[in-house]
Order: sequence, then structure tokens, then C-alpha cells
Amino acid sequence: MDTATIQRAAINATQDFLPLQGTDYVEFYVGNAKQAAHFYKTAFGFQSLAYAGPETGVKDRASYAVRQNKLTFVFTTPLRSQNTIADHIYKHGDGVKVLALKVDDASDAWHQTTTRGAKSYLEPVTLTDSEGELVMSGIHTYGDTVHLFIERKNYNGAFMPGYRKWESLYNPPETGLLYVDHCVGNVGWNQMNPWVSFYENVMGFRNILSFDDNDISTEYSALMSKVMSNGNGFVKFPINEPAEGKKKSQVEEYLDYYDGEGCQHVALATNDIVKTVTDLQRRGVEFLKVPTSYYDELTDRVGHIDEDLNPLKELGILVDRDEEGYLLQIFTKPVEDRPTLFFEIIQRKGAKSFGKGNFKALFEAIEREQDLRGNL
Ligand code: TYF
Ligand code: FE
Repeated sequence: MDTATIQRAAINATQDFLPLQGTDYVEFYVGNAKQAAHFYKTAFGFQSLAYAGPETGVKDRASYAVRQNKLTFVFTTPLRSQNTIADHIYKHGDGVKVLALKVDDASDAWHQTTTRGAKSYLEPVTLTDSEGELVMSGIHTYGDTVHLFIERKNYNGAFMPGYRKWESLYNPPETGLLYVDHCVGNVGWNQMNPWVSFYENVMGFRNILSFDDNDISTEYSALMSKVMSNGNGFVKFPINEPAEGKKKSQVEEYLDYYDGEGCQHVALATNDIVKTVTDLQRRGVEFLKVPTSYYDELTDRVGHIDEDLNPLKELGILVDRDEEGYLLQIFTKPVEDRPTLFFEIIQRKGAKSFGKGNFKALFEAIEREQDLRGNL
């Protein structure tokens, strides 16, 4: 290494005041956690992991944690109406409440972020059971969404104190989903840059990619997007805001139905997208479809790829290339009745980008769905 490289490495090391090991879990507030957990097992192939509720000493809620490889989802429902979880569901419908991040020191993460201006959601607290100690803390981000910092280096239990292991007789096979690739936030008009600054200044993230409304304005759906990444690239949060177009932006539609800012999509990584998506479709997961003409132009646009085009075309999988490689991706329809949260399935083959070459086809597919909902 030359001196400049060493200096840069030293600066980077001192500047990463919030080292993150990745996404710890995603927690959804839902109307019926028992049924939501069943759906994610049945349709997406998650495995039963842990349960918390009255039987484990938690009186106001029931939570089901499910896992698939490095992906952990938690579904939480209130047991009574006078309850902040109930208020969250009344306003937003089912949605993402917590994007939990794995850290080595949850107290330090809280101090580092709150002294830089984060609004505290949870002061550092140590939770203990027979399996050890878990430290967590939390801060607010866009809308009613929060980040929890989870420190589990002294914890060996199934999930966390308050939960017991959930053994089920119903164990549908996995679908090859591996980990969270990125989580996208939809924020209000002119709110993208303030939230970009939040992730830069409060959490030490960097803006690695930007899309303006010229990149992604189709006939009438417009948005702007900036991708924020933490230092090691394990945590990536694109932030979308609506832009003016011929008709209502998909981001504006989300903000209307979610009644505020929130998580728009969670991208789930796989090593074999053809197999994963074949499986998911058989299990009833619905995906957006692009016209077959997309595949006529594909080879000219992205060049040679390892995969056969026919299965990609049959399944509706999209492909895009950047300087470092290519990626395959596909988007589910919204997974609830409100057109709010959806999932992306992504397989990266070197590419570190987000599929800009697919925006036009993808957003036109989203707009066809918006039309069916009577959007103007
Ligand atoms: O995360 C991304 O940036 C890509 C592209 O409504 C994208 O998945 C952006 C906005 C959107 C759907 C996909
Ligand atoms: Fe995405």
C-alpha cells in the first residue's frame, strides 16, 4: 500500500463512528401476526424461530420471529386497542416498523447517533435471560419507522430475551432467500435531501448513487432517488421522493395509502433467482410483469449473461449491467391490500448498482397497476 492509501484507510477507520455488521432483522407491525407468520412461511419459505406474547410474559403484544438463512423477519400485533402498535396499524396498515441493525456496541451506536442529532426511540437497555445478555437501543428515522441497534455478542438464545423458541409442526421448505440486500424508504416532497443528510451526518453513511426525475420519469410516474450506504456496504438505504409527472407519482400513491413516509420495499438476495422465483410463484407470490418485447432488446442492452433467456422471460426476471457486472431482479406486487410495501428479489453477479436500465419497464409495469386502482 502507498502512503495515500494507508492515510485514506486510517481516515475511513476513524470516520466510521457507526460500524454495522448488517441487517439484524426487519419487524413488521401487522393486524394478525399469527397469520402473517404463516403466510411468510408458506409463501416465502421462512422457518419458525421464536415467539413472544402473554405466555412468555409480554402482555401487550404477540410477536413471531421467522428466519431464512441470514434473513430474520418479526411480525408483531397488539393484543388490545389502547396501544401504540394498534395506532401504527390503524394509520399505516401493515408495514415495516423496525429496521434493526447488527452492531458490536449498542450503547455506543446510540450515543454516536443521538449526539449527532438523532431522536432517541429507545435508550440503551440490557435484556437478560438464561441464554445471556442482549443490548439494544434505537433512534427514529423517516415517518414512524425506527432503527434499533442490536448487540448480541453475549447472547446465545434463539432470538432475544422475552422470546421462547418456536417449534412448529408446519415447516415448508426454504426458497433460497439469503439476506437483506437493501431497504428503500419513501419520503415526502423535498424530503429526500434532508434524509440523505440524516444518513450522512447522523449515521455516517455515504451517497453512492443518485437518480433524478430525468433518469426515471416515465409517461407519468416520476421519482427521485439517492442510495445511501454505510462504510462497509453491508447496509444500503435508497431514499425516494415523488417528482412531478403527468399523473400521480408511485411514491405519492404510497405516501397517500401509507398515510406518511415509510419503507417501500425490502430487497432480498438469492444465489439462484430462477429457482427462487419459480418457487415463490408456485407458492402464490405475485410479481409485476413486463411486456415480452423487453426480452427482444435484452441481449443488445446487457450483452452475454450466464442464464438462459427463456426462463427469465417466462418468470419476468429483469436484467441490468454496470461497470462491475450484472444483476437480475424482479418485484412483487404489494403484499397487502394497500399499495404500500412490496419485495424485490435480487441476484447480483458483480453489479453493485440498482437496475437503472430497468426503471422504464419496471415503472411502466407499476403504472399499469396504478391505473387498475384508478390513479389519476
Ligand atoms: O431500490 C432501487 O433503487 C431499485 C429501483 O419504486 C426501484 O429497486 C426504485 C423505486 C421503485 C422501485 C424500484
Ligand atoms: Fe430496490
